[in-house]
Amino acid sequence: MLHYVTTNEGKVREAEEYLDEVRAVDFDYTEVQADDLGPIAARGAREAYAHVGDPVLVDDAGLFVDGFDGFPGPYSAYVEETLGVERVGDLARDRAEETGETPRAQFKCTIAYCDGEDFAATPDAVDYGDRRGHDLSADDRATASTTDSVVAGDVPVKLFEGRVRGRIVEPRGEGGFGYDPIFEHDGTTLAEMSAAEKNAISHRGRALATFAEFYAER
Ligand code: ITT
Ligand code: NA
Repeated sequence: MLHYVTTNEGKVREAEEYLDEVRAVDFDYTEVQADDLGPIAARGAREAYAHVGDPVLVDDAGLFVDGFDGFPGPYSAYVEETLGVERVGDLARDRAEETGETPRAQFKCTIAYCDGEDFAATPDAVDYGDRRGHDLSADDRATASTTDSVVAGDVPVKLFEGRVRGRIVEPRGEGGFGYDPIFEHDGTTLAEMSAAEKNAISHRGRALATFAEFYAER
């Protein structure tokens, strides 16, 4: 049985669309300091696998604001707890106004899979385009990629990354979780989308779709 290691019910809801059998487990893995999500998720997956003893997925995600050089990024959870989503949105929009730019950001999600086994060579980046049939610029299309995290002497971990770009707006919508109300993609905030609509274009949806393809063959 596949274990989704998270304390976040919103993540589990989204993962259920891609995974037939999944059990959410609350295991407090070490969140190492890093400026990207990959090392945090990889380390967490090794630790969780050692603890659980069954195949595990760790999902690390964050909001990367262009005007703040990608902040809060890996610190998104801490910043949500301290500043709050609305203030992050206000700051990002104030910043964009100062510089005369559109307040833009991306969501990234890295899913790390570990089952104690080694992996064969992996496919290249996948471009998922726009699932809702709009004509988005290439820059706005959601993308996904996979890499292997191999540290000598360590248990192999496979990483699945998804990302989506959008605009920071005043909060709208009741769905989703976290920063969804302030993140608009193609005219709609992620909080105004159903879970299925969000999955079709989101960072997590892209990472999960890539994982599901891999897992089906495994
Ligand atoms: P776990 O670590 O237990 O999985 P978490 O909520 O702490 O749960 P993260 O560290 O990955 O998960 O979260 C980083 C922050 O980004 C946190 O504030 C989330 O609310 C937010 N976040 C993650 N995915 C998001 C999404 O799809 N939409 C909006 N906000 C998201
Ligand atoms: Na976390």
